Amino acid sequence: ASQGSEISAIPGKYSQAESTKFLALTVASILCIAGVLLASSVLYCLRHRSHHKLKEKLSNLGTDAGQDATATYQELCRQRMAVKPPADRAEPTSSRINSVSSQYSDGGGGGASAVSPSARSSLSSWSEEPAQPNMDISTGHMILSYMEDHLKNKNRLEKEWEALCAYQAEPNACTVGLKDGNAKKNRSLAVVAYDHCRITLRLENSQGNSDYINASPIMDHDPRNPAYIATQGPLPSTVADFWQMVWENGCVVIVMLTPLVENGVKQCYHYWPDEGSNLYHIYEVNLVSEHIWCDDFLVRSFYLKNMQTNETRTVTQFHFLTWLNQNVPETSRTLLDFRRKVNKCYRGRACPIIVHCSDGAGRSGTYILIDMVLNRMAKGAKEMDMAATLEHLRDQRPDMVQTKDQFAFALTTVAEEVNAILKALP
Ligand SMILES: *[C@@H]1O[C@H](CO)[C@@H](O)[C@H](O)[C@H]1NC(C)=O
Ligand SMILES: CC(=O)N[C@H]1CO[C@H](CO)[C@@H](O)[C@@H]1O
Repeated sequence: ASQGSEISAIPGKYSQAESTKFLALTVASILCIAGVLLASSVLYCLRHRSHHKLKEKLSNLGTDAGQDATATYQELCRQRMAVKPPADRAEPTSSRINSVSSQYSDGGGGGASAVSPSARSSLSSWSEEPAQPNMDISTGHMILSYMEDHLKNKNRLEKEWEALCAYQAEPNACTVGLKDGNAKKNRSLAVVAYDHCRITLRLENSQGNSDYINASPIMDHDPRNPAYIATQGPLPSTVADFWQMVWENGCVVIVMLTPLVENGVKQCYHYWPDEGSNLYHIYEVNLVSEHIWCDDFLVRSFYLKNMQTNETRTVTQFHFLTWLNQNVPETSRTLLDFRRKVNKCYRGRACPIIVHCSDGAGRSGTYILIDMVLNRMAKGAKEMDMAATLEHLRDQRPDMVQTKDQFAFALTTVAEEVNAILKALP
């Protein structure tokens, strides 16, 4: 019997030890779970707080809150405002188009069919494009610290600009663009496409006997697919070349950053029909519509036809009217809204965006610098260096971004967009 009780006692003892173990394990895992929950909620709170702090800091950067930390930034803004172009803003929107069209004497003649009056309209329901909230918090922090560093070191921008002025691109030969027969196709002697980085036209389709056009493919990372083509505003003798380039590179969006004439000086040839259609060599361009978005920019839509193959394509031109040569736009906000409209139209395409002003370097370089940096951030870039990005642009086309004010404008415009994006975050 004693043996029996012992035997029966063993499993009893065993199960008691087992249940103690089980209890301990249960308590341990409950503690573990509670610990994880606590840690994650603390982490969440911290992130939330830093998120708010970041938002707060960035809105201070962008607003007029008179704080010491933002004084330098505001000084930067004031300097920028002091050189704002004397844009004629008194003109009513609806008559803007007439005054613009009547500025040239060298415009193309009218075509067969006129644009219907309804197509040429001022949009009464004009609205600003909202910022796309697509940035992660660490990118926001990174940009904030980059901006803060420019605020603290007053000389940093100055130093960066001096270094950029001394920067020598290598290679930098422009022998093709300066050759007899090609030289007359350049608007300026200073900005000629590099031999190693230029758009070439197909000889068999070109009007002249040359593959040269003053245009440079601009890559971001992918050397096979340029993101932009930076080019000069067409001359009367290079309009057909321009449309050939649009055709051969599959382009559907043109960003034009100059008025046709500034203070009596021609900046760009009127390279599209005022109404109806014009034929440029084998490329027929039909003006389909013209919408005035606001005082600062308008949008035209063209129907482009290759008369050799009968193929057609729709091309949209975004024309910024109030940005003068060697200058900056009146506000970052207007340019950012313009950029959002361009990118909304472009979204999902793989072809390069054509960007031109007069020489295709000052205003065009500034626009491309801003757009490239903002696109990289939207893709989650973990570092930002405006000066290095500009050197990357200058490796591909000379003189990109021409004044220190334009460089500072690019910086403040990027900061303003980051601010708008973070404000739009839920
Ligand atoms: C283009 O269209 C015209 C007129 O319809 C026609 O005569 C011509 O053969 C077409 N060309 C091609 C390459 O399809
Ligand atoms: C370097 C050069 O020859 N530049 C010319 C480019 O073309 C324009 C317009 O034809 C001329 O005025 C420039 O002299």
